[in-house]
Amino acid sequence: MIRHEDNYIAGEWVRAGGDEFRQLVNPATEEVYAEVRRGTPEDVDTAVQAAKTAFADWSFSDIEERARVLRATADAMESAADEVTNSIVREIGQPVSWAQRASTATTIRDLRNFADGIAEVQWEERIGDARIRRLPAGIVGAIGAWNGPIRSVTLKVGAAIAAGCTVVLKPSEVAPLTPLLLARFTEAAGLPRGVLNIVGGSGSVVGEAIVAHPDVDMVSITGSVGAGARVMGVAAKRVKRVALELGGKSANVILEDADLVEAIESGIQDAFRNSGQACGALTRILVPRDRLAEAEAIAAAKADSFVVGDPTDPVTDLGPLANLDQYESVRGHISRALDDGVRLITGGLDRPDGLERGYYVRPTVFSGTNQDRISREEVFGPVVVIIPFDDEADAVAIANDSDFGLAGGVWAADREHARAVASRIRTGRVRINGTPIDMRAPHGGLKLSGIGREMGHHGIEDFLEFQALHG
Ligand code: TXE
Repeated sequence: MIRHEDNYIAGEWVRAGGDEFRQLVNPATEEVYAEVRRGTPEDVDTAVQAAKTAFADWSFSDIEERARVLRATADAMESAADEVTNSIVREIGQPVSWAQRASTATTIRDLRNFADGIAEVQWEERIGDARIRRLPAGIVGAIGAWNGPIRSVTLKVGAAIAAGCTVVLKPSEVAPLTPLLLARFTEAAGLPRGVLNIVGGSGSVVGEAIVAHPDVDMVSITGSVGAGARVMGVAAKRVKRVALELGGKSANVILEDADLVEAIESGIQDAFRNSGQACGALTRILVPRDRLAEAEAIAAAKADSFVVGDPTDPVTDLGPLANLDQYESVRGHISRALDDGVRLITGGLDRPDGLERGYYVRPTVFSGTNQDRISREEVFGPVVVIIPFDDEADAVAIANDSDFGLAGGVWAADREHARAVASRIRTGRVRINGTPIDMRAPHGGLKLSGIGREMGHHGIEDFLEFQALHG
């Protein structure tokens, strides 16, 4: 049993001020494996003061030094890669082979991309007699999510450090241990004390204390729409900048002449990664109406092929949901879809065979319309819905008929044709014919999916302001 008591402030591990502990449960076994002392608003204040002190130097640091620290942080994480991976597996039940590849290795690459991205930022330009400089936005409050315990926080912390900001990070209270490893790696890399500070605790107490703190200049959060909107409201009182990475309900548009099998199988693979707990998951599968029955059969076969079970087993494709709240929430979505009369193709509420314990849900495929609740609400679980369209214009209209605008996919025999359709979809990114995501490209959304962009040099620029020096 792990007992974790400390925040990380000004380069020291200091006992959190709360009297209570939060218990952490392994989602695969339902056993408590750790308890973590809660932080307090007073802890936040101490951390903000440390960040403020460190800002005086770090905001003027050489960009070469920032790149060096980020590369060294990546190296330190790489040499502890198995520890990071195992921590993610225990904390959120992410299957180990996926965690190794998509969480740990990708986060290391993100850090290196930020190091490279620093040189791609236009730090200064001239307009007539004016010199336009890029300034660090200031002291950043970073609030992380549980679905990517290391990646969601590193995308903020890495970019903010690259920009010359200092940070007070609050990891998700349901996955707080993996993010703490980041402090060990930045320390090994020689990041000056106080540039990164970490305070644990709940969103409503510690999160809001960070957002409301008068010395915090900017807040970046990954989370639900509700939390993002609340953060925006609290930040508005002091006119702070916010970056919001919220949810999605993304469409995979499969045009008439596309390879239906490849498009559906690839789309479901995308939608069910991390047990569907991925903001950019392609959860609406849009197919030509005359191919609906064929599409349903392909989707069912693909969903049924997933190996569901123990996340520590390298052959597992689909682990449990990350926590009890998420398990109940996903089952609630499935149950409501059944009540609404949406056609269940495979999966549903029964537990996966042979799994008596753990927050497991069957890979689930529905067939319905874009007006069904299951097509409109973010489920954040291994659940997709197939929706038929009449023609290309109808497909684009359905893809865009969503409160969200994060991601999408388009499949067609001709790549140029697919690109033309993709450019009519109002989301932050669209994958053409299953092309893998280049992690140097910006990630973020329109509409309820949020504000701002993460990853690569665009991610760094989200933490910069302009200063015009005239004359
Ligand atoms: O997220 P919360 P939850 C979506 C997904 C999921 C749902 C609920 O649909 O089912 O959200 O997840 C902090 N001030 N996503 O309830 O509550 C909180 O402490 C400051 C999408 O776990 O939004 C945590 O650190 N901070 C998603 C973080 O916000 C606050 C990732 C996220 O928690 C706060 C996660 C407040 N008032 C969930 N309230 C994605 N975009 O990938 C909460 N927090």
